Amino acid sequence: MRRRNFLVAAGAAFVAGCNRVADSKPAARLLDAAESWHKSAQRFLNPPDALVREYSRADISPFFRGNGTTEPGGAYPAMQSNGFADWRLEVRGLVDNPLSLTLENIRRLPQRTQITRHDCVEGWSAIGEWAGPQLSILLEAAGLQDDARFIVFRCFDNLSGSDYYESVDLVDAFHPQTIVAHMLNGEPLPVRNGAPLRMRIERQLGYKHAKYLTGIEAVSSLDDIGAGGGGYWEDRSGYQWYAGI
Ligand SMILES: Nc1nc2c(c(=O)[nH]1)N[C@H]1C(S)=C(S)[C@@H](COP(=O)(O)O)O[C@H]1N2
Ligand SMILES: [Mo]
Repeated sequence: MRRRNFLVAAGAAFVAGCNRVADSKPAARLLDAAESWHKSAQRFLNPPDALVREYSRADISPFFRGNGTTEPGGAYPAMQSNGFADWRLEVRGLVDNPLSLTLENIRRLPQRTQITRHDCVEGWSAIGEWAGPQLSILLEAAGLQDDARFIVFRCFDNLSGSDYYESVDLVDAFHPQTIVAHMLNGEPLPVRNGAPLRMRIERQLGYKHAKYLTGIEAVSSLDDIGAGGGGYWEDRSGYQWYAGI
């Protein structure tokens, strides 16, 4: 997608975000209105390309803890012992050229390295150095269709019966610091931090940073995915979809 199309798409995604208020149940309306106010205020103060602070190597936390799933079950242990040779990242949905990428494919793309602070709503933060291709590179290779408004991240792990998932609008999807990370602090991602691939959505809270990433899906609406809240925690708690820091 060219730059001009991106700006148009970003504007449309913003409008789509605001329309959610009209679609919601009355009880949720006030919360949604507050959320969309939060999002527009944040976007006003932080223009779409504004970068979050990047730290120096001296600031890196000695231990980057794991949270939520830290050891997926099912076929994961076997894939891990095989060095994730069979892991695939599928880029699909409203795209012209669906992709199925190996880790080697991902390592060969241009890489971005960034030292950032992760903030979890449960009350802890950690600074780490992440590396991987920008999500924009994958989306441009796949070719987003005009009706794509959101990007959904599919994860391998299942928490009490539901697969973890997350989503962002096109502003965050194309943000320069939004990367598909396969390295933490110069090493392949540890299992607890989402091996072999996890998202970094640096301008939002920890739960948006999907680990154990298997799929990137372009969609026009989030309504039919999970319970329609746009993410695993958004579907089952008061966690907001737009978790701007
Ligand atoms: N697939 C998946 N992604 C996830 C989670 C999870 O349980 N499963 N937990 C989220 C939460 S709440 C946080 S704070 C971060 C934690 O990342 P870390 O385990 O690398 O510290 O991952 C997020 N992404
Ligand atoms: Mo979190």
